[in-house]
Amino acid sequence: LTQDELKKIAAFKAVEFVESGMVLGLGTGSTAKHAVDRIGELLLQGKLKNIIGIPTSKKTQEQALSLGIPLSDLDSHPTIDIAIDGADEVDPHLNLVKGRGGSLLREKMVEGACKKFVCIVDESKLVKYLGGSGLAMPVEVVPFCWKFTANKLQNLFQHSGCVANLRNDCKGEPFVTDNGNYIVDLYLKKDMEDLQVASDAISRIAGVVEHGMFLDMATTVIIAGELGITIKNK
Ligand code: DER
Repeated sequence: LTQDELKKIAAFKAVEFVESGMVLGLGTGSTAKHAVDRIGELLLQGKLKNIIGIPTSKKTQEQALSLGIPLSDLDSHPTIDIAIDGADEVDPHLNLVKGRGGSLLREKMVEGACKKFVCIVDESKLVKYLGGSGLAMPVEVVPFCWKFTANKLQNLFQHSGCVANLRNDCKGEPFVTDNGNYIVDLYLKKDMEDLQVASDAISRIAGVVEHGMFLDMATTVIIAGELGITIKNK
């Protein structure tokens, strides 16, 4: 099975948790895309009714609109029944790294407003420790003096050999999030000892808007692997 087929399997399994009449957080990324497609398909077939979608990015908003999924926002629906979204990393305690697609702020707002957050991943996302995969730990920062903020972030984790990079788009310009901010990606040479300490320390930096550690937020993680589906609950 290809990685995308595994993502689709996890996504379709998550949509089985969706019931008519629910308010749904619609995730962002290539895995969540399959879930949004599936919800659109079930609505079209009349198997799901009276669904309201709360998108986590402009990209997902456009996808949902094209599928005819009725949309709203957190102002109108401050409590959401279920959010379905992907992740970049999942540790054994269901802590996540998200945001490599650049949508972490709206994802964290939506997923923080949910009764259930069903995270969908293929098995390649499983890690022993967050930040240990050598891949980016995204931090959304205000564009104002972003170098100042990036240096603060780099110094915060200098003991982990941290390098902070401004994320650029395909034209070599700074990537701009849906909220008009920049993303600074942190690359750590070794995992963080205490995730909550690291999370709080990042959030305390004045130029930081939000970061990609989603600690204690997922209530269920659906993992699609070569040998089948594993469902982990908090
Ligand atoms: O950017 C994000 O937060 C995405 O949800 C990411 O974490 C997962 O993206 P993928 O499903 O394309 O791997």
